Amino acid sequence: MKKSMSEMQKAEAIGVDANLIRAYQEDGVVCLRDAISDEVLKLAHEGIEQNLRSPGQFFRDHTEPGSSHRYLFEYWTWPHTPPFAELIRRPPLGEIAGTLMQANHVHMVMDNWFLREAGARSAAPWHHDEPYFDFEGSLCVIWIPLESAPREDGLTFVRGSHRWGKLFVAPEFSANVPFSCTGDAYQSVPDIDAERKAYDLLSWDVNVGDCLVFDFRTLHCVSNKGAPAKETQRRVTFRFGADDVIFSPRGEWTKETSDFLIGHGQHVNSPLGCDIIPQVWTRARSQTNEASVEVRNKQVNI
Ligand SMILES: O=C(O)CCC(=O)C(=O)O
Repeated sequence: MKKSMSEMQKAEAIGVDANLIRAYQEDGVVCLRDAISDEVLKLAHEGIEQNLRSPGQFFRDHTEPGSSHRYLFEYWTWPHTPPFAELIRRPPLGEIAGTLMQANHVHMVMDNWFLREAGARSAAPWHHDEPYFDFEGSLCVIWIPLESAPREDGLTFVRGSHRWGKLFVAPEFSANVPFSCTGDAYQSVPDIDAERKAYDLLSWDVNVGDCLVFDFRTLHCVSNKGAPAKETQRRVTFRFGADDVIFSPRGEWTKETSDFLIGHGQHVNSPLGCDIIPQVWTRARSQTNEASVEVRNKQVNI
């Protein structure tokens, strides 16, 4: 389909075109080069510094016992961290998420940063994000490195795993202890490292200014988890939910976060709608028409 000038310009401005949307839908992850401005990166640095000085309720220390190489993260920091409060609405984040998910609008579901110091072995094990959260529908993660990372220190993904129609038990990020996800819906994460050739694995060397965007159901891990990080790595992530997302508490293992959201006014079994999950991007009316025609024309065969 021939695109209108305004949509072409817009797609170019945020680096997301129909090929990238297709890759996102098929692979469950894409890499955008030079998509993140210095201003966004500066705010992210400032936000992490502020949180390290004054950690909030969702600060987590997953440093290996006895190690002096820290592995830390914190999420939902923006309500008490002005640089992150500015970032969550900062273009082009919401627009990248909304365009890739082909959404009509997106909510910023959660901000989250990670600090993995040089030498730290603790790192994210194989997992997908969905079972850690009480959401059903289309969600994605924008992952922004604050240091250049060779693929060993970055993330590895199982291409297309978001389309397997499976839900996996959520492992802890330090000792890889499975969360007690109850119910038949959750399977053990397969031992991907034991059979790497059986999977189509994707990873990238990333530079400052690049970002990865992945579907909530795409299996991924830190590539060299279990081995010492070569360099200190900080990254920030933003999770976005599309207009089809429903808040549906999963069980005991997500109780702290579901109670938090309910306390902020989020209704159970309802679309996203509370102050902690603000709507940050809406597709312009002209784009809505163009996008829906385009989606119909380019149904991905998978
Ligand atoms: O960057 C990291 O260290 C882990 C990120 C991750 O696995 C996630 O955001 O789901």
